[in-house]
Amino acid sequence: MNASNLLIAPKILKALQMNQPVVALESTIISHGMPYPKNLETAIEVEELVAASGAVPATIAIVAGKIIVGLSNEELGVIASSTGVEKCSRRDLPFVVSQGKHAATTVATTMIIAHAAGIKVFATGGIGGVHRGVEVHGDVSADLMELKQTPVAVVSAGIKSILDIPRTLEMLESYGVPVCTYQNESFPAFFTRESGVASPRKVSGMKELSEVVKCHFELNLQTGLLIGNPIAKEYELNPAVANQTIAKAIELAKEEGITGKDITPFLLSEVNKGSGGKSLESNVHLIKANASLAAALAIALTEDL
Ligand code: PSU
Ligand code: MN
Repeated sequence: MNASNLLIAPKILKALQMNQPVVALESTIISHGMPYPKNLETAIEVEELVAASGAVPATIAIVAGKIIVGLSNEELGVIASSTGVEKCSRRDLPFVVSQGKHAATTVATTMIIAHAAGIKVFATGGIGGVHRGVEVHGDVSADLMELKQTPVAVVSAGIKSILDIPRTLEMLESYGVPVCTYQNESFPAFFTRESGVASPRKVSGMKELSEVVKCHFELNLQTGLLIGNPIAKEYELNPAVANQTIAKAIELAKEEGITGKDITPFLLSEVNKGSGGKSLESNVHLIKANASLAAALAIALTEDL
């Protein structure tokens, strides 16, 4: 994919040409991660937050088959509220584009598009990973393969314990993906700061992080980078409650025979229901925190140049 395949909104094109900081944002969290209208409100607030931090937000999605970098509020509304918006990972791209569909981009697809547009920093909620029970079903998110081959820095709150965190980190190590946690020792587990699994690296603050990311691009290492940003203490879910809710959701998915690309959205929505809406509040908070950190990183990278 290259820039000629994309519709880049004029203000983003201008920012990129002038080497101003730009932050890519994904859209599956909008279509499949949160209910309407909270998803639309959050998507707009996240963009406003990035802009207020001094960077340019670029939410990415596919609208009527067009790959758009920098959705308008109207287009955000289409992705947030239309029925039948597809979840689009790398393998889905030629179908949704040639068939003129509305589709939301996963972490993998957002990375591909951000890279083609020339955007280096991307904020998401949580990434996909190795699913628990992989030895039986083999379910590993294409997000990991993308981190292996697409040079974009991804800021996330880690991975939910619907996934196998140790195996996910092992795979990222095999792929040579630099992974660190921002100002904490543990790799974060999305709803909780501590996963019980040590992060490969800790970075002490923005100066260290931006130096590492800048060096990664200078060394032309080709992989992405994964930055774990632990959720703020006041928004954490109780780990026991979170794990119980997740375990129940996994059981229900098995009973209902839900697999493949439907499993992540199913588990996310079950966890939302199971926590009585508390997880949605955490989700909203952490995507904002990740967007702020990504904005600060994008700014630091342009200042470094
Ligand atoms: N994990 C979350 N929230 C999300 C997702 C994952 O906590 O919204 C979404 C992201 O878009 C991610 C995708 O890229 O699900 C991964 O799906 P799969 O496991 O099918 O690759
Ligand atoms: Mn999968």
